Amino acid sequence: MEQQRAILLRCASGFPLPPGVKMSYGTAGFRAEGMTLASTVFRTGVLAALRSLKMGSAAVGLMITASHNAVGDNGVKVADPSGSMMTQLWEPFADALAGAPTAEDFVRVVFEFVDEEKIPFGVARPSEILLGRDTRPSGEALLEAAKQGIAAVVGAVAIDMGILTTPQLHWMVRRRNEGRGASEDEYFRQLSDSFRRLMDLSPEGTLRNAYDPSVWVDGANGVGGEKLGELMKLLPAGLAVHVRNSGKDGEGILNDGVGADFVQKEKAIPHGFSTSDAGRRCASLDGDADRLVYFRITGEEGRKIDLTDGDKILSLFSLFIKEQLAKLEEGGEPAGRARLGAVQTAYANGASTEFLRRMGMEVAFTPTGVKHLHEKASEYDVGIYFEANGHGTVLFSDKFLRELEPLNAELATNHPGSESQKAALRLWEVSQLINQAVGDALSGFLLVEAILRHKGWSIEDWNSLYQDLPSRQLKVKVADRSVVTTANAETQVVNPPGLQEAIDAETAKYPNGRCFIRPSGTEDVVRVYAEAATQEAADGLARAVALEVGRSL
Ligand code: NG1
Ligand code: ZN
Repeated sequence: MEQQRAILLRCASGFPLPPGVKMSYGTAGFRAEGMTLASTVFRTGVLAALRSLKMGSAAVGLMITASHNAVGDNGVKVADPSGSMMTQLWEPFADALAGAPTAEDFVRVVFEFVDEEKIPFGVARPSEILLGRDTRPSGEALLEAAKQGIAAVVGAVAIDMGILTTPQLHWMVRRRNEGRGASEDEYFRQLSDSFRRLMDLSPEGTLRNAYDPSVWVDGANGVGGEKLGELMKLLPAGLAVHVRNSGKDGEGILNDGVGADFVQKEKAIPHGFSTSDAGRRCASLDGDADRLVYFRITGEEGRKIDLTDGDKILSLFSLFIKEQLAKLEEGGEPAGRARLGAVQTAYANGASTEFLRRMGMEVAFTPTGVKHLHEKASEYDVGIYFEANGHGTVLFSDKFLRELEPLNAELATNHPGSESQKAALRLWEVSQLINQAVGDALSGFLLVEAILRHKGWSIEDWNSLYQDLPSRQLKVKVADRSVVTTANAETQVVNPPGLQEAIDAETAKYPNGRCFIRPSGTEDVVRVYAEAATQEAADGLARAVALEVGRSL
């Protein structure tokens, strides 16, 4: 123990906390300007090693990325052994570690927590921390800081998995703990094999055949475009993917006028696309490829794109899965009675929630941040969650997958099988394709393509499932966003007092108005979201509330 204390103190002294830095483990771990993060990343390396020791030396992950943020920012987050985000119970500890002013304070915080959590610390028990980073220039130096943090914990071993998308790293952590192959090759093979089998299960001679096998993808000049390029080599000929903004050869700046966040929030054409792409089915990834949105350039004057966002992806997945479950039920299979649920946040377009409910889906709401949605979705047999910004996935319970397995075995020996057997096989392949650890733009993209092809749909067919209510999002820069606190899945402001009443008064002026504000967990801003009957009204409501926020902070 004394030796461990000495190593930790020596190593931590090499990573002093820059003055004035205040870190908080927000919706997506720690995020800040890349150059200020070395101390935080070193300390998160220690945190990840402790997490592994606490979890019986299971592998955990540490990812260095700032997702859709500007290229100068960076960030770090920890993945639990299941591949999902680190338990929220440890977040206050993460904050205390990151905030300790000196190396001595840091070591004291570590030992207090180790005592409290009864972590087998200072024992040479090998535990693995898988490391990944995106393509940001500050990533390499920060990776080194993470390695040193891990090396400061006796028994902890860092395994550098290289430049990865965030979901790839989460997938690898999960697989490693399942005792299965966790390499990047295996990731690509699993996605491409299940996609191919899903395509083979498309009904022959569909009623409608408006599916165009060509799709254009904006890679946000980040890691996703490059990985999609590698994945494409394994994809069947039935899908033609054209990658733009792949970030190679200094083609453009990460997330600058490109990527899923830009397309979704600005509803604008990303760089690298133009009106000559009008009508094409286009998709956009974010900087670390855990978000996916689709869009279509309309070519109409003034109306730049038709956005097909995370809510529409959720609706498409829900529709397909519900149809397959219905086939199982018709075939008398108990799996057909699975509890199916959709999970959204307050940012979900009101029209999507109405559509899902009309379809007979159970819809639940959680605060922003995928950790909340993921946790809620895991309560269902089949839980589908998406944020409007395109982060989401489909979770299958072990119980449900066990019910499907015998049907698959039967089908394998009894080809071609009944409708319900085919439905079982489709659902099985979806569970293999779609990332079970975290939202994954690459696996989500392949599932969208497989479903559109199955249904013979164009992007317009998909988009016309329902009509979005006009909405507007704004950011208000504030001195201290932590002054704002909210309740009821972030739909009501608690602090500062009086602000909710002001928002209510503004909202009441607009037919079908809905508006809420919350502090961002990843940027120094308060976000304003407004929905109303017309675009002008949504814009007006958002602007009026943004002024109220500015006034009261
Ligand atoms: P913040 O900055 O807390 O709003 C944003 C997204 C979240 C989530 C995180 C993590 C919006 C409005 N918010 O969080 O949904 O994706 O980033 O990347 O899109
Ligand atoms: Zn992201």
